[in-house]
Amino acid sequence: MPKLKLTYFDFHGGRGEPARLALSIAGIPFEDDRVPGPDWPRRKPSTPFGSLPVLEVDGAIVTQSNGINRYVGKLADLYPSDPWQAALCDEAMEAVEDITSEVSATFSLPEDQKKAQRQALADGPITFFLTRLQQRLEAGGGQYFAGGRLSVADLKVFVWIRHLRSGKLDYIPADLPDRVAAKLVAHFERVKNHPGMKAYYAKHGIAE
Ligand SMILES: N[C@@H](CCC(=O)N[C@@H](CS)C(=O)NCC(=O)O)C(=O)O
Repeated sequence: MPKLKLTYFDFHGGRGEPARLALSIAGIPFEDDRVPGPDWPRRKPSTPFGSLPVLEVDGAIVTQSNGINRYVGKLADLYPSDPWQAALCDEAMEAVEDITSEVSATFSLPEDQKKAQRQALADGPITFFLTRLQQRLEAGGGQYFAGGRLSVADLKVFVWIRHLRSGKLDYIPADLPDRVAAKLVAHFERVKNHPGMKAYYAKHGIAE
């Protein structure tokens, strides 16, 4: 196994969390480099694209969260070997990326604009992506997004649903997933109850 160091911000979510989860579930040792917010301006220029996550593999680095998810998914046996199932896994991850980018664009807005844009996102694109991801889950059998078992796609969707339901996104109702995509919430619970996930969150002292 290569020597791994995963650098991401110091919170339990976001684009770096699925790779942390995948490595932890598989019991693959890695350096969990968590960047405190105040350190970021100093470290940002040394990253290839001015953003995180960054994965270091035997001293070489690679960026882009879904590429990192695929790479660690292969190491962790959480990425389908079948090309078609791999494409379905990628589809779910890229869909989460699409909607994440829309929400991320609201973070630095003035409060009144943030409120208006997030309310519009909740009623429009977020509801759309929730219902369409649910449809794709159901089309694949309803349990997991690819290959009939846990993959990095399930981890990425899990992290997104967890964020939405956390209530930490002002102006986006925390009960939105439960109201519009109950089967996606059931998937969230399924992933949360995976023994590897329970062990990870117990280790980090997180209730949910
Ligand atoms: N396409 C990139 C986007 C990376 C990205 O925007 N990361 C955010 C955190 S989730 C970041 O580094 N923000 C701080 C900044 O841009 O200064 C990926 O998928 O990894």
